[in-house]
Amino acid sequence: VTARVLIVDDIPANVRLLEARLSAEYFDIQTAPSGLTALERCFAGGIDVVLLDVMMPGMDGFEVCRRLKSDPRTQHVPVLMVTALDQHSDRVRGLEVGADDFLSKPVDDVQLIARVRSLARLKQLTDELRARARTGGELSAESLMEASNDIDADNARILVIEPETRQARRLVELLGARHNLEVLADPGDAAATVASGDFELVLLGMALGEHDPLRIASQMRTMEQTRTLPIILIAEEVDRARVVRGLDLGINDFILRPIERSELLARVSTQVRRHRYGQALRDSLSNTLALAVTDELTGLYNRRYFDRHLSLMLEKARQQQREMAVLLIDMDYFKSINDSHGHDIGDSVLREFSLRLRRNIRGVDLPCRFGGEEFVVLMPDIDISRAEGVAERVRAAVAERPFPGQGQRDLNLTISVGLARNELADETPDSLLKRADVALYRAKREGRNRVVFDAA
Ligand code: GH3
Ligand code: MG
Ligand code: MG
Repeated sequence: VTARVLIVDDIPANVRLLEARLSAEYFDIQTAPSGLTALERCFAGGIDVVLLDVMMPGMDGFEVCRRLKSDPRTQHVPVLMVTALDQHSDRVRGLEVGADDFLSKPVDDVQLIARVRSLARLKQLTDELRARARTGGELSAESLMEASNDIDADNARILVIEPETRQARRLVELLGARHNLEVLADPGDAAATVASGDFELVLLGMALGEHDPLRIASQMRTMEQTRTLPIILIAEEVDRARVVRGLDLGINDFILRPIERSELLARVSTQVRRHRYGQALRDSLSNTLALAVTDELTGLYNRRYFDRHLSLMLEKARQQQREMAVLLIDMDYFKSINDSHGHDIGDSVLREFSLRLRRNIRGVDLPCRFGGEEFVVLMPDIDISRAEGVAERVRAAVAERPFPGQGQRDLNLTISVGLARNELADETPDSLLKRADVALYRAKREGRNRVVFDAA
């Protein structure tokens, strides 16, 4: 995960230190010397994680955090607060104003990277969820947006793997009021327990006798049901080297003993939220794909789905430097079919046409009803001569065989096709469709029942 991190601190030496460490991990860094500047940067957008010093002259970190979390533009931007060591009251206040996690000064490298990474992942998921809510079907947009605002981190089902009774009890004390904990004393049962239970988080002790916690974690990562299940290691300072290995293996985060309540709560909610967002995202994907994206009459994809995918595919084609094409298809003299045979026959012609269209394009092509008697096909990874071949095949499939009309009467129909490919350096959905439209217009003017390609 790469992300843009805003470092907020009034002391330039602190900023430089954090910047050097995070840049080495390929994070993209911005800096702000004061709370007010930080707010401006965040409201302008594009910040993924805020690393926020508490002690600053003028507006302090708490106030910055409070304002970020109460503004709809920034409430989803994770805030990592940097507090003085052993300032317990700072953390409690931090939680109250909505901080997502904490670091103490002097900042430890491993903790810094682990926290920023874990918050960057969370941000990536919320961004994706919000983007889907915006571009997804209207039906689900509202509920999705609601979902992304409503997803909290309470009442999570958490599995504690910890053979040492006293340690386990301590975790239950700290988290029991907000979450549902189940303690597993025998780590040998971990894989089976985790696979059969519906857990949202695993807290994994490091002292498991003959069992290796990292092996247990990597087992969970390889099993289908638990691949995305968040894992937090509960470690001692002496475990540091193994913690680093664990983070490389995909363990999400760690917390060092002695465990501080506010820190544990914050870290647990970050992981639970990430997990719940991920789940909502997967659900939304299957919902939007199934419900809101097809055209009722023809069963082809609808315009909204097409618009969304055209911009995604253009972007992908640009990144991979591949050619792609669009066909814009319009029925010739369709109005006269309606006029002389009625609207129902018109509808059945549209349905029959979409069957023929589907049969004559490639499996990877995306056929959509653009509106009325206009259709569009999105063709990834194709050069223009092959695209012309496909368009010609569709044209022939319409012109060469009559459509069934009322009674025994056959209807003869033709289509005109405009063809365009991605070829401008700054190609947009609009510029591409515009050329396809110009080509279609030419096809009509030059006598209909033909395919015309319009080069930029
Ligand atoms: P051209 O060759 O210039 O495209 O002529 P045209 O008659 O096809 O063009 P025009 O755009 O003027 O007419 C399109 C017609 O398509 C008008 C409308 O009645 C008909 N139409 C649009 N949507 C539907 C539909 O869902 N069902 C039916 N039956 N007809 C539709
Ligand atoms: Mg038309
Ligand atoms: Mg027409």
